[in-house]
Amino acid sequence: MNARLSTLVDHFSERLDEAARTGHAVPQFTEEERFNVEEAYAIQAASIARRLRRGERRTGMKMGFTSRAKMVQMGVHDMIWGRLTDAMAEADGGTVALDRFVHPRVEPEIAFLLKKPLPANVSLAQAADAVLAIAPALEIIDSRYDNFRFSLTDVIADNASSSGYVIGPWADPARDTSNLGLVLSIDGLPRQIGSTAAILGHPLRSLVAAARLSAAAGEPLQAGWIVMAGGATAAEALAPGQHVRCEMQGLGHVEFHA
Ligand code: OOG
Ligand code: MG
Repeated sequence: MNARLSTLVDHFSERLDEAARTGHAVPQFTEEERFNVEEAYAIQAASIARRLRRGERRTGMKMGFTSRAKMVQMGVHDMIWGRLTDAMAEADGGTVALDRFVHPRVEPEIAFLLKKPLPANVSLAQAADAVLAIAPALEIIDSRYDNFRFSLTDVIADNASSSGYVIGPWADPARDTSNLGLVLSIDGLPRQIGSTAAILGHPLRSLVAAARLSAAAGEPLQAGWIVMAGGATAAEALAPGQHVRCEMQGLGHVEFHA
């Protein structure tokens, strides 16, 4: 790493880590300094390394902007990814304290639990073969930037807005996940209705992409890891006291109280 990059990485990873720990937003970095996608992932890696040094454990990977609904909502049109840790896991049916977040949102996803590692280049069939179980899931995203606004490189540096994830009941992965209907409800009212087909036409494509991107970063997907395929619909703002639930066709539901 050259001197400029190493200063940039130290500076921004520290600020993002601090913002995430204290729940205080920071201005978008790219208004202050330009950096490219590769540099943004170096900032992300360094900010997660700080969490791991504090004792958090890596649990997997999340994909972002794998559906048009998410790209349109945020105005970002490239696939991104982030690193998940055990501190982000929230219990299905539990209560999620919102005070650690800045401006949390929730979105419906599908999660894959891996039984084997995956190298960079796999077919859909090989990706499917590495899956131990699938589950309906909710991702709680929270941007560390003011007003939840960012450029592509800002959001990559900010670990793709990863903040929390809730996994529903694990199910046999043998079923076809290409087009499962889903409903995201808040306080019993449907707020987003969609299908897993919105995720790259088939959520397994997101797993294939995750394998490629993770391996390219030198951290290939591991047995025991969770991969979140990305929001199937736009995200909804979360407020204290709300009850959030996602029902997914044939897979049951996942829920939490805020
Ligand atoms: C970025 C994260 C995108 C998804 O599922 O598409 C994401 C954001 O929307 O803040 O998690
Ligand atoms: Mg997401």
